[in-house]
Amino acid sequence: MRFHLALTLQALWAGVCQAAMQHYPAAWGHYDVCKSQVYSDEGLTWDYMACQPEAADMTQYLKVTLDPPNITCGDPPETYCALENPYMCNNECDATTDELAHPPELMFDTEGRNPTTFWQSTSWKKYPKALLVNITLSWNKTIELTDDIVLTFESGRPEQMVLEKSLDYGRSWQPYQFYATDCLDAFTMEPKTVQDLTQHTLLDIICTEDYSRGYVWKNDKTVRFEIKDRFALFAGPRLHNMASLYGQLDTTKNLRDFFTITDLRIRLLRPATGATMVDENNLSRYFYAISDIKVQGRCKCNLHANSCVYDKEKLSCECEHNTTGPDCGRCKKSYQGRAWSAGSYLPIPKGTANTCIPSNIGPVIRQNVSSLGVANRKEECNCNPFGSVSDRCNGTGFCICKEGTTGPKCQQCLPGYLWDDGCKSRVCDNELLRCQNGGVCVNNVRCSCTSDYSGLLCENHRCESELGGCGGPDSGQAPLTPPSLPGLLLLLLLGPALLRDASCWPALL
Ligand SMILES: [Ca+2]
Repeated sequence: MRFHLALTLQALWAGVCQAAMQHYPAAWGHYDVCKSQVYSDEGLTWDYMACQPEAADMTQYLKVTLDPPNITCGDPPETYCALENPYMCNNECDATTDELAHPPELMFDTEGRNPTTFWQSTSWKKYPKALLVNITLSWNKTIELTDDIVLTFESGRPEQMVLEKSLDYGRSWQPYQFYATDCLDAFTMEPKTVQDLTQHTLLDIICTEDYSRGYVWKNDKTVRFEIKDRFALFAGPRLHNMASLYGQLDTTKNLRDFFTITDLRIRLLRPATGATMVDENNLSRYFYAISDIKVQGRCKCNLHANSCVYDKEKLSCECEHNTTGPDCGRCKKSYQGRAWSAGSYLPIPKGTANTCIPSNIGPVIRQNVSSLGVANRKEECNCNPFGSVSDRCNGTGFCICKEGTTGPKCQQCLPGYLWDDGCKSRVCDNELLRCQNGGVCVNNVRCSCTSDYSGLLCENHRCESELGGCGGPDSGQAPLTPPSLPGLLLLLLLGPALLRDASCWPALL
């Protein structure tokens, strides 16, 4: 029953989407690309989604830079001892021998079963001068992080480090998170964990001691930046209204910017020592070694592309909606009929693709004014009373047409609209886009519902007061069942196909 309901809702929305997508002539370009065909009770229909590329392993596309450049071990060759046992010194590093070299690319290779491959720094020979290493990961493209950043250390985890981000290709940097065995001592910050954050402080920069404890490093070698937990905080534990969440994603620039980067920088400030005192007689115990770095994300395309290509060592969005630029951040030259704006997380029809429209047609669309009206400039306009805002043109010479209407007198309908005392959006017919629950399609523009149902397609059961709400697409009310956290994360993180209207919850969870 639940499955059937899901399919029906999907089909219903696909139907409404089809009706609503025909505002612009197809010749203007592909504005409705972010859809896929799905089979449902109604046959083959379209399923609309937010227009963004799939999340992917972004470490395939980065350039890594180390500072200082000669900080990688092996030149000259060196032998290292184990942190926990100064007499176990069988870790050799020699840059001239493949088997003994530890270059930076070994942080991003695919790990086989054994042995682990890793990058390694020189040892802390210059103690007490700090052993500082910056590892910079550059994409030369804005990307949006969708999952936790995870660093896996082969040696002990550093006692002090900072993870930083850049949004301007490395010109300026902001901290993402501080890590230390003692946050107060290292950074004069109170130690916190991501669990200490609230919905109001989820973008706060914290120092955590969770990933730096020296003596237990063998049990856990990872250092994380918790992105999923912050997303969950944003959504809130008692989220009832998915439409409101999408609305926030569309409007909460701070949140989107927080997870948007062009570069990441790992600043290693103090290696693991496992003790309060550093053993000055055996400094070859102290070094950094990283076996793996995970960065999951997607190209930022401003919701105007559903794919991103890697060509000539560069990522770029395959822009749709007549947009262009590496991030689809502007309108194409001849499509500047109105100002560029980002697309929407809400798929058609609730959201908008914000398609760039042709330069020569923009003013007409903006004002919905008939071009032929110019020639009647000084005469009575005789605008169609149903299709125009007023039957007079008030000295402007133009008839001002209502939505969906065109022609010199506003007497014609745009594609997707049908005449019914003015142009009404085509919402139903007796074949594909049926009215639901016994409703009857009237003139293809409205459903006449039975007394128990309401809504555009009679999809809403009139609510029993004790139930407190129905949560249909037009009700503006919350679904009765709050979404589960795993479902929410799926929606937010895993891919554009999962981002769609609140009405589709049953299909997802
Ligand atoms: Ca590796």
